[in-house]
Amino acid sequence: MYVTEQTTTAPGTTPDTTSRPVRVNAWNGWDPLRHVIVGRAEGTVVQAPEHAVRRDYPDDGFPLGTHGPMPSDMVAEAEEQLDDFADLLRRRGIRVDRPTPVDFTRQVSTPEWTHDSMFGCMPPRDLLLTVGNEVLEATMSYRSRWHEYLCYRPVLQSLFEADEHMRWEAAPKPRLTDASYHTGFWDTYNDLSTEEQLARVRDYDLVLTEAEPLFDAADVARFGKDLFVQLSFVTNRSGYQWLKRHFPDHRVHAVTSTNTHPLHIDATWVPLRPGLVLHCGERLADAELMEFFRRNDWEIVEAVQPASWEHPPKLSFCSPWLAGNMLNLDENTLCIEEKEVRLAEQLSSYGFEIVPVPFRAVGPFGGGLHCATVDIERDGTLQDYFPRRYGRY
Ligand code: ABU
Repeated sequence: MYVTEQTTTAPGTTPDTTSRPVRVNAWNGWDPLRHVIVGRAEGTVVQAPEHAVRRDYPDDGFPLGTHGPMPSDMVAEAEEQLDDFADLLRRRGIRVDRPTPVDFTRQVSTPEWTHDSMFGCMPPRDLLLTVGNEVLEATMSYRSRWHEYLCYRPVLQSLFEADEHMRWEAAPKPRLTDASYHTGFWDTYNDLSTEEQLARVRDYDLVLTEAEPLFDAADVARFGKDLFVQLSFVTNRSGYQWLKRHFPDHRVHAVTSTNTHPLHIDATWVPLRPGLVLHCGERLADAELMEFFRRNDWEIVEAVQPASWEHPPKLSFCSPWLAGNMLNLDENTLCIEEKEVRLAEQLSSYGFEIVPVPFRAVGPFGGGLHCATVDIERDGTLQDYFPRRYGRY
């Protein structure tokens, strides 16, 4: 069933979402959402090339080796969609915080390296992971994103002051010297055949070395007691090991998929509600993982082909499967990009109410509705959704 935007108060008024005490609490991606961070597009930069990532958009004004601010018309359109989405959430009684952009065009450095630009603060999901009453700052693996945590410190500081039970954690800041990368990786990887790329993904032989723990928060999918960590271009085995030791009361699993360009789990393996997970069929999870879900009575829904298949947005580094990058407002209500009508119809048939959200303009700034948000509070407690073990899971 489609729903138009609902308000919890009389039309034209905004509910007072600030009267409830602030509480950091989120164990999964589907419990009722009460408080969220929504990213910002302002100031985003096409990054200068680095070992971890290269931007090469010759048709869009940024051939390899160039960098600089995203076009101002694109920024304005994305900011409008982000602001509108934040307002939609507020009208539903959800508290919304926003990051504070810094000057992303500036050169940045540590004592061990200098880099010619930062990136932005649209996808907060990449950086922050909420597990229970803890918000964890990820290591990140791009030099252009090493300082991005600064944009979130005002919000994190205010959460820390408002909720005496909040745990504020930061994973070890990585050194990101050349030793952290297979430095010539991007010289050859895209020229490999699909089979060769998939073999590299399967063997986890990608751009990152194991010199130190590295992970993006968006490579972690939370299903209560079970956390699934995708090994990817931005998350290495050591990062997975760090997360496993950091969350000793959870079962933390490393997963791979048949994705030639793995970058974040949230358009590949998407929790929808207890017992239902959306799977991007083009990126098959390993058979053991699928069987683990099935043995625990989970249904695996294969996502339909995205609407954005033929026309990737200008300057976007995300795949069309961003369609599945949705935000649950609760276990019956899903925010989906408004043009992803077929996906909305597919998920409606599973009983979800669909809230269509115009968000296409935000994609080039780092993702969809899930990437653009971090849940700070959802009702609910830690639950075990996988009582039966199978294989290595
Ligand atoms: N940050 C989400 C990107 C997902 C994808 O391109 O598949």
